[in-house]
Amino acid sequence: MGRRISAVAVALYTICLSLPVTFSAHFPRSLSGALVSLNHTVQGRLHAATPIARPCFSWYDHAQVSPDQQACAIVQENYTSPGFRSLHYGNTMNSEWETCMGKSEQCLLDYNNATNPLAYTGTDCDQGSISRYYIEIQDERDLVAAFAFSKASNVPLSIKNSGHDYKGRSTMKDSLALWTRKLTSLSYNKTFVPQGCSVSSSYNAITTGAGNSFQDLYEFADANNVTYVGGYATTVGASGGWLMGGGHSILSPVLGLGVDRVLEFKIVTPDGELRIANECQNTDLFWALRGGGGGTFGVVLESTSKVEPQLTLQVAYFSFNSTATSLREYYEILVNSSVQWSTEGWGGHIIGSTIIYVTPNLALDEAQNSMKNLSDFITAQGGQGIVETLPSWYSFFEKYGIPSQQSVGVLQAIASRLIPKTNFESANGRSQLVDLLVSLPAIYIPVVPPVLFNATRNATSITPAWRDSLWHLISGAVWEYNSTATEIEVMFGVAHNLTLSMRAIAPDSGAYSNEGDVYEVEHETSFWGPNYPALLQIKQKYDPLGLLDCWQCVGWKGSSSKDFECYLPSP
Ligand SMILES: Cc1cc2nc3c(=O)[nH]c(=O)nc-3n(C[C@H](O)[C@H](O)[C@H](O)COP(=O)(O)OP(=O)(O)OC[C@H]3O[C@@H](n4cnc5c(N)ncnc54)[C@H](O)[C@@H]3O)c2cc1C
Ligand SMILES: *[C@@H]1O[C@H](CO)[C@@H](O)[C@H](O)[C@H]1NC(C)=O
Ligand SMILES: *[C@@H]1O[C@H](CO)[C@@H](O)[C@H](O)[C@H]1NC(C)=O
Ligand SMILES: *[C@@H]1O[C@H](CO)[C@@H](O)[C@H](O)[C@H]1NC(C)=O
Ligand SMILES: *[C@@H]1O[C@H](CO)[C@@H](O)[C@H](O)[C@H]1NC(C)=O
Ligand SMILES: *[C@@H]1O[C@H](CO)[C@@H](O)[C@H](O)[C@H]1NC(C)=O
Ligand SMILES: *[C@@H]1O[C@H](CO)[C@@H](O)[C@H](O)[C@H]1NC(C)=O
Ligand SMILES: *[C@@H]1O[C@H](CO)[C@@H](O)[C@H](O)[C@H]1NC(C)=O
Ligand SMILES: *[C@@H]1O[C@H](CO)[C@@H](O)[C@H](O)[C@H]1NC(C)=O
Ligand SMILES: *[C@@H]1O[C@H](CO)[C@@H](O)[C@H](O)[C@H]1NC(C)=O
Ligand SMILES: *[C@@H]1O[C@H](CO)[C@@H](O)[C@H](O)[C@H]1NC(C)=O
Ligand SMILES: *[C@@H]1O[C@H](CO)[C@@H](O)[C@H](O)[C@H]1NC(C)=O
Ligand SMILES: CC(=O)N[C@H]1CO[C@H](CO)[C@@H](O)[C@@H]1O
Repeated sequence: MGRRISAVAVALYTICLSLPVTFSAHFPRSLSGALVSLNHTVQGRLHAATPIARPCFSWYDHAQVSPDQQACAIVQENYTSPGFRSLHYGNTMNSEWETCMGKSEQCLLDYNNATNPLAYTGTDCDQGSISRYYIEIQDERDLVAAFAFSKASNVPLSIKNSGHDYKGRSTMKDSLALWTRKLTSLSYNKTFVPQGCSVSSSYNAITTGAGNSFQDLYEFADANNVTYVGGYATTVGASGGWLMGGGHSILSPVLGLGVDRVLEFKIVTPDGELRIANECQNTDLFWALRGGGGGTFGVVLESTSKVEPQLTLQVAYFSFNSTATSLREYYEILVNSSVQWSTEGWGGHIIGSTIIYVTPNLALDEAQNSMKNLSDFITAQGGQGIVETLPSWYSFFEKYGIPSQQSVGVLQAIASRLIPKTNFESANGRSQLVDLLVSLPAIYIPVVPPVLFNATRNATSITPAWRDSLWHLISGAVWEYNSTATEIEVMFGVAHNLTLSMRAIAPDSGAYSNEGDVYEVEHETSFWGPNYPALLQIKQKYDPLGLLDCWQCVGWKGSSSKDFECYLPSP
């Protein structure tokens, strides 16, 4: 059972809100009594927010303002840097979620050239989906206060950590935002025992505050001579949406997904309870948090995950300049080799005509032999490549991961499907898959499903399709800062149709809720398979009033809810 904290704070809210303060769905421009009191309760950590590009504009919210040239120059220099964006609340990594597409409100620079003055001269900077107020969360008391405030005022809540979400789930127009990025505690424990469990089950584990990014975790784990299994982007949060939605790593084929490795969550559920969820208490909630998605069951303050000893990794990197003919042959080699590679522990990324793979399960000569067909092909094409041994995850990540970080601030919609092993096992399946690959405008394939990981039955709530798949296939579409609503709708339609073409060759599989079509068909089945009904019951148990909601999340109220007015109509 959880424990009710700060009953005094809750009572305080009830009193303040009974003052004659009316809360429309929109916040007032100036702080009303209830917000002043909320700010007091959270010790001054209620902040006003504007979109990150606002200093460049001469109009904000339809009123003339002075641009701040110095601040604007800093934003322009760093506009596509994930490190810069993650320091601030007022943005998202995929910039359309800063805007309100449904109302054509935006405050964007040109992500291809942030100094392009056409983006910000003579146009309005609109608030879009950026909350006017956010709380910089410090501890559970802030969350108890926020849930009580939302319950009493009907102001919806949103939760933002790193803002990498592809489906717009970390912003919501006119919501009170809860920003978890400053929860940066870290500790390492060689004999971690989940609270309430018997001491005989102890683990080598790291506990992280919900705001830490993978870069923070990798440095900390390396300093403690252990390996933390996490994602590829330095700035994605290790303990937010990544973890609760599944959490893939290129080590996942051998070591499991984030949800397979987590041991405990510390969370405040919407009923105002601080809870510990693990295999020994709040077990239903623990199961739901292992795949049911972020932003749904409460706000996580901290999580603890198993770590591994330092790993010696074999690394394969290949890249070549493709032509239409050579691209098809390359895809054939990848598709023909994938079953064997999956038995050898290889995980990695295929990014068009470049691959980066790693395995902890082979010796160097075995790795070279395993990659021989691909290596011969790349050599014949005049490309580049290497198979080498690196002594740790961190040495691998420094050499290959950090230099290949994607720039952000782009406007994009993605398409994806988990591709089952069976598609690779017949000649017909392989040729269908190759035909699909050559038809896609661009491909990005995280080779990350946990094929060799020995999962405990029903320990997690992700779709079981993850466990039968070899690839998480991704494609997508991009647009420009000045694209019209109609043009944007077309690009979401393109991504949706690409998803349908992937689904056509894998109709009984599923998709990754964190990286997929915004308009996923039958999303409950795609993301959670047979687990959805149990997830919905658990949602109703811990959030009976539906204080948390997000697009295509468990218990979603649907696209017609006012909270989703910024999404464009389904293609
Ligand atoms: C450049 C890039 C690289 C990526 N690389 C990978 C990868 O290698 N592996 C992978 O699996 N995925 C990857 N992703 C996808 C990633 O898993 C999702 O974007 C995920 O939503 C990020 O979670 P976050 O908490 O960092 O981000 P946010 O966008 O801040 O949050 C995502 C969701 O989680 C909720 N949430 C956040 N914090 C909390 C909290 N403390 N408590 C409760 N709910 C919370 C939010 O409300 C939102 O619904 C990548 C995405 C991008 C853009
Ligand atoms: C909240 O209080 C702090 C400290 O008193 C103040 O600096 C801050 O501006 C207030 N927040 C808002 C949104 O007014
Ligand atoms: C970016 O825009 C500025 C201002 O219009 C222009 O001077 C510059 O040449 C542009 N840069 C690129 C790379 O297009
Ligand atoms: C590690 O966890 C054990 C069991 O929960 C606890 O007794 C011990 O104090 C912890 N050690 C550290 C360094 O936190
Ligand atoms: C899986 O576990 C959850 C949580 O304990 C439970 O609600 C659900 O019924 C289980 N599903 C199956 C198929 O056993
Ligand atoms: C680090 O871990 C490795 C593998 O577990 C071990 O062999 C090595 O001795 C450790 N190094 C230090 C400095 O503890
Ligand atoms: C290389 O390709 C040949 C012919 O397709 C195949 O028989 C062989 O198994 C492949 N070797 C490896 C190591 O994948
Ligand atoms: C691709 O072609 C360019 C231009 O000829 C060359 O500089 C580059 O090295 C090539 N890339 C690879 C991976 O071979
Ligand atoms: C891939 O395998 C098929 C048989 O399924 C074979 O016809 C084809 O030549 C192979 N492609 C390559 C590039 O090895
Ligand atoms: C897989 O895990 C189960 C228990 O969860 C265990 O009984 C079994 O031996 C494990 N198999 C392997 C290959 O490790
Ligand atoms: C978008 O802006 C570019 C210049 O930045 C211009 O060339 C293009 O015509 C504009 N497109 C639309 C739809 O206004
Ligand atoms: C998506 O496919 C449908 C059905 O084939 C088609 O009508 C529609 O035009 C396509 N949309 C886009 C944006 O290509
Ligand atoms: C926080 C951050 O990334 N700031 C950078 C913005 O850009 C300037 C110029 O490139 C850098 O010096 C800052 O470090």
